[in-house]
Amino acid sequence: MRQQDAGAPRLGAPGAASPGRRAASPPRGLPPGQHLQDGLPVMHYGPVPAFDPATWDLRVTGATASGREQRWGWEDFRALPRAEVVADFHCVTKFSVLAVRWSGVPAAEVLRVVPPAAAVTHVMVWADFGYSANLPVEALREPDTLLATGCGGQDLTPEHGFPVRLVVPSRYGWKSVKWVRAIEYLIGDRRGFWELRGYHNNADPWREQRYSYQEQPDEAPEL
Ligand SMILES: Nc1nc2c(c(=O)[nH]1)N[C@H]1C(S)=C(S)[C@@H](COP(=O)(O)O)O[C@H]1N2
Ligand SMILES: [Mo]
Repeated sequence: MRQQDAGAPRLGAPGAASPGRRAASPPRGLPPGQHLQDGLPVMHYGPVPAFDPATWDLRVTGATASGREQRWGWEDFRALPRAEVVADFHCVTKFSVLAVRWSGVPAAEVLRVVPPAAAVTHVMVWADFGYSANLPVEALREPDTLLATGCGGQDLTPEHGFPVRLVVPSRYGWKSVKWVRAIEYLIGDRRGFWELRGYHNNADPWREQRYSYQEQPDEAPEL
């Protein structure tokens, strides 16, 4: 069934060894109800944003421990520690692409550089044009969760999220937000774009958490 030992994520950056990292390799292969596909299709809602390195920024907002907002410009962001991850990608529309090779900044690095306040439980990841996805803060500590700038050994293409996209292999693909511009620290859970529109708040492909009607009362804010 699950192949626990195939293709564990490769991590090279010092920031990757955060205290919250998972001990075991994440599940591998094909989750229930999925079929295999070769290569990532382009899947998103709305237009592809233009990128201007002079004005682009990535902000960390909300309940930071310091009470201050963090802002990285493009050059600042590129100077952060980097890692490579090989991970399977599962879209809720039922295609899966195995062993996608991503490079970028471990999401745990964000928590290291900008510690959240003690009360922080979740994050909202924001993209251009208001797309968003919510995650428990622990999902950013998973060793294969990456703020990716590259895929397959090259820079991301604009359609796949250039300059920076989140990759969260432990969740269905809609939480892998492309064109990330902000990470908001939350002191409670709040639904993102698709989580407000019928998709499951938790989105674990191994538990086939596709739709909001499957949610248990304690696992999501009320719709
Ligand atoms: N900003 C943004 N990110 C997004 C989406 C979107 O509509 N807007 N769609 C998501 C969905 S549903 C999937 S399956 C993946 C697809 O990533 P890809 O186009 O690189 O294959 O992007 C995710 N990230
Ligand atoms: Mo998707």
